[in-house]
Amino acid sequence: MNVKHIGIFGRRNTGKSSLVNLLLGQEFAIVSDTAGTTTDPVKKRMEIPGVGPVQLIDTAGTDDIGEVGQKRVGKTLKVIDEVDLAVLVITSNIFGKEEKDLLMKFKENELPVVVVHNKSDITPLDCGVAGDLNNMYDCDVVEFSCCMEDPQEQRDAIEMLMAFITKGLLLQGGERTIMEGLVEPGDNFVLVCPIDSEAPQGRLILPQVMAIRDILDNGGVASVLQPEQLQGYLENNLSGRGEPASPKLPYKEQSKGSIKMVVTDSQVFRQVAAVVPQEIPLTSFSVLMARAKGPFEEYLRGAEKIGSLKEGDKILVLESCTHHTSCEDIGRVKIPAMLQKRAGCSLNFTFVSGLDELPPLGDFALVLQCGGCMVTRRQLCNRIRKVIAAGVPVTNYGMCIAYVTGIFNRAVKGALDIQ
Ligand SMILES: Nc1nc2c(ncn2[C@@H]2O[C@H](COP(=O)(O)OP(=O)(O)OP(=O)(O)O)[C@@H](O)[C@H]2O)c(=O)[nH]1
Ligand SMILES: [Mg+2]
Repeated sequence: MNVKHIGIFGRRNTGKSSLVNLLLGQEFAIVSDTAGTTTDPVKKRMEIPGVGPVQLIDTAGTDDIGEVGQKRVGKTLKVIDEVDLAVLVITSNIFGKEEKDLLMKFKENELPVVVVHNKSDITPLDCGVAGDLNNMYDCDVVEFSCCMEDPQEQRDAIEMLMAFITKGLLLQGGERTIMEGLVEPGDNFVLVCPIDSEAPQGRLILPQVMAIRDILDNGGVASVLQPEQLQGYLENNLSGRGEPASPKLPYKEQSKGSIKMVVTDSQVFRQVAAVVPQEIPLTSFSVLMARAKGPFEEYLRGAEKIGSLKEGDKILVLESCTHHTSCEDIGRVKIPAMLQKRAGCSLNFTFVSGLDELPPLGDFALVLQCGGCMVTRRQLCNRIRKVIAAGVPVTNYGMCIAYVTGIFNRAVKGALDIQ
């Protein structure tokens, strides 16, 4: 998912919701002078020219008090793990513990930060405060007011703020694409896409579409075919004369400019591996997705743990979305069955859906993360960082399936070979 998330944080009553409404250009969030008006995080999509669609998240003030107030603060703090950029709203040059704590948390997540000094119509921004923030926390500070009298002045101010937000979002780099760094102009990638009963009606699945687009974007050529067409294709393209490829010739010589890599659906990996010469890098869409989406090196290490699982080991399965029944089936049924069969014993599975709180990680032998198609790379990595910090091996569905079905070594080697 490529939608960037922007969180609006700060104390109560600083004008966070007013700011959200101005950025959206509509009265979306509730605004009032009663502190604590916003209770749960409120999300709304908008388009930023040059960035694309973004998700704005208005939050409850972090200085809320009382039992319920603390619950609200808890929810706000969770939003920090979801966002790609933080806007911190302050007023009256107040920069105390509240703000410092927030900035520390932003820093832990390596978030770009824009500080908005709001209500500057009442109290203008103090240069000293702006300078300190700038130097100590390396963030942009914008003097702002949501209540400017001159509409043109207000529009200009919003535009300037948008420019800072855009800069922050673009500087940090985007999501990695599925073929990130693999395609050079003219390269031919063979994509094996079985059209069987499991294929959706009338279309390709997302990783296949993403790969084709990415190859084309980078000037490469995508040859898309079905497993049974592969042998004929290789014979024609490796020798150039319709003859079978000679196993004696090094791959580079016999296939100069012909095939850079074969990428296949995992289900037919074995069948495909049997006809693709060892010299040609071969991998699967799910391994490429794992490489694009998560901490690939950790996933590689984590997958090795599958080989030593024993009776009663606890496995935590993280499903990052709550509504994909096909993912649910893979994570809740297929993978547990595969792992228990591979280990030859019964294992203990715990499931967490969405971006819910993680249980204490200490007693888990392994964590399995889903493909993460509905969350950003940052959201996924923020979550997995906690697992890594707890010293628990982690891998993802695609890598796990590759390991259990015995295709791991070649599929991983294929992905690493041409980096
Ligand atoms: N004078 C002035 N008033 C503002 C400005 N921005 C917001 N306000 C007012 O400040 C009050 C609080 O605004 P909200 O946008 O609800 O503040 P909030 O940070 O979302 O507050 P909570 O949801 O309670 O955390 C409202 O009465 C706004 O009209 C500003 O720039 N100048
Ligand atoms: Mg509010």
